[in-house]
Amino acid sequence: MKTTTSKLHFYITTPIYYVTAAPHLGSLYSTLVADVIARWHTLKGDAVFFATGTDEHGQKIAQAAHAANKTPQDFTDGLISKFQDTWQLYDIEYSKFVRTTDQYHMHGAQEFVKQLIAAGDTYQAAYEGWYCTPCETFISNPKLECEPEPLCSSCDRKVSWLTEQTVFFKLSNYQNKLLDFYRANPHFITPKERFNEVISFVQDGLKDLSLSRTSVSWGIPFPDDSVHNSVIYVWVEALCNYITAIGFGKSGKEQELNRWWPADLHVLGKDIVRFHAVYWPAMLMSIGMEPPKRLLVHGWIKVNQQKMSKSIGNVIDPIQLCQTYGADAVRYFLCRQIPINQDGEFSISDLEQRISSDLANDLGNLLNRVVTFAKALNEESNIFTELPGLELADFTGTIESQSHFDRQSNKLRYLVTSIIDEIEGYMRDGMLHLALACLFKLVKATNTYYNEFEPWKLAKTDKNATSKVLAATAHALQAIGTLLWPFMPKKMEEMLSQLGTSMNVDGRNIIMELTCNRWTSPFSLKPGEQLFKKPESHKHKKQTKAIESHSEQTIKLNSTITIEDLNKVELCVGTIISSESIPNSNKLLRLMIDFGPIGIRQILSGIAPHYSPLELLGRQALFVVNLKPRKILGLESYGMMLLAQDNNGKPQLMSPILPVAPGTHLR
Ligand code: ME8
Repeated sequence: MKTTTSKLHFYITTPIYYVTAAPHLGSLYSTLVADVIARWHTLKGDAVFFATGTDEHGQKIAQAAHAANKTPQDFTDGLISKFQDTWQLYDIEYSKFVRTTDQYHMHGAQEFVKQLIAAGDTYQAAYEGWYCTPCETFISNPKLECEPEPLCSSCDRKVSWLTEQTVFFKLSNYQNKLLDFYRANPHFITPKERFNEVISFVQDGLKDLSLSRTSVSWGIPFPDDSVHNSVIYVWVEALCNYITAIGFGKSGKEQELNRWWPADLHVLGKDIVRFHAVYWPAMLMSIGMEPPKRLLVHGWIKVNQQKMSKSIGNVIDPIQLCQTYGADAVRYFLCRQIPINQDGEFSISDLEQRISSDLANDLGNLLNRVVTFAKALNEESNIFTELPGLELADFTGTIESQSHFDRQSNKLRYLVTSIIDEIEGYMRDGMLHLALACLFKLVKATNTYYNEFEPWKLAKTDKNATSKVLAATAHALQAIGTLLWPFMPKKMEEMLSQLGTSMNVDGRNIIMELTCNRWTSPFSLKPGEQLFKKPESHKHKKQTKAIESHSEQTIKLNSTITIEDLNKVELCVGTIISSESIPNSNKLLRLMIDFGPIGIRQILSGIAPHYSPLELLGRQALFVVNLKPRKILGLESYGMMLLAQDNNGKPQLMSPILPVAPGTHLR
């Protein structure tokens, strides 16, 4: 997508979190993703509104409050600051924090329900069915085989049978309207797999949605229902937060509502897609409002292969993490390491590795080398020290402005421009991990450029050329610092300040300015502290231990390998293009595997008892390709297919969910 000069409005939201405990790394992740995208739009000069908040009603909160011997209101009041403090610690800059116990929200949610009733889309009937309190949702297909205590099909916890008089929303009337809407908006949900799941759920037919609860008292009173004293179903009023945050239901706020709605992006985890992609758009259609423009659905942060969650007890405390590693390093790590469209594993060793290699080595060290070298050059020529009254501590190195650059420096400049374009695409799709991978390609290229020119040697013979190398490197670093600002705001402000520039987000389209940058300005450097320090694992051993206590239960340290060990194993995806039995062997199949640029290889695999040769044709699988060739039954095998045994003892191929190019290496 090309940058544009017109000022756009961008409204982004996070889920509002249940206030049953302090936020954990999972809650931080959604909020962080939204903050990074919001900041990216701020960089583009868009007017941004970013809403987050807390979901404070319902049975789940009432039960947690009861267990803590508090009223629900006291209980949630006591926890709110934990959310707000954590967001502040991580420089999350939201525009509005909605508490669903706030008066304006309660009033707006009631108004919303009144409009559903006025639209003729509701009716009264008895509800009978299963309810899952941890998910706060009605379950149509519990795991009945677990009777006498059926379990929730989503979270595997106990469900209870519910019989109550309720008001239904005629969701079933919206099947075709929703399908039309999905067709007309093919980018409504990212990633595509989640969108396909939603479409097939709706195609299977929709049941009407219960809007009210009589068996729960902690909630927003259902409008005009003095007979049953019911409350609004917690999910219905929670979804309303996206519009009450911008004035829905409040007179005099119509302009604000129209300015921001429909929301440009709802960020959410994959557990709550149906609420956002089906119920929410249908209810909005009912009251004549547009559905949100887009949903960005992310996966789980896992610890030891399990979803991090309060009920499993494997949560990681974001505050403790920040104290040990700093907010920006954690921000970077979460965005870089967790592929947004998939689940991702969290581990302290990966975090330390990223800080050490990407941030301290590749980025921080380059900045440090440039500013200290420029300073040393200036000192040598004594430009500033001749000025009376100037202390050495005030000394700033300068990099002079350049009117033109040689071919190699211009190559770096064009790389910056083309990478900005690439990053724009990834950011538009919410693919933060890919945007960062791309940015760090630029960091690496800048390092290579600087190292190849060896300015410290060049300075002895050609001061002019040295100035050009320093200027080009500083310009590339300025672009990097600006583009990385949404991810690491404080550290990048520090970096830009060391380069003698600053980050002024004042409504200009800074991304476009970067693209057009002619690289002519000079730099007045202000060397400062090292930007990132390598984690001193020993110093932090105690904290690391506490944070990773769960990992230690399952990972035996003496069985771990280093990244260097891992790098020795070359893993590649290949496509099986021929498969045949081997005479005199019941076990082996002879496979020909297409590895793209690596070529076609013969690999023998002992899967004949489980697969007919034909059923393997065309399938992709994972292979070790640098294993020493072996001769079996007179035939050479040039690699090994990786397999995992399922519960029935059948070896399963490790195939990518979507096809990838043959020969793709695993990273
Ligand atoms: O569902 N990894 O609130 P909630 C990644 N109140 N993200 C995670 C995560 C993990 N391990 N654990 C939680 C609710 N999240 C409702 C939402 S919105 C109108 C109402 C994130 O406190 C993820 O975004 O259970 C998930 O959807 C959200 O927290 C759920 O938070």
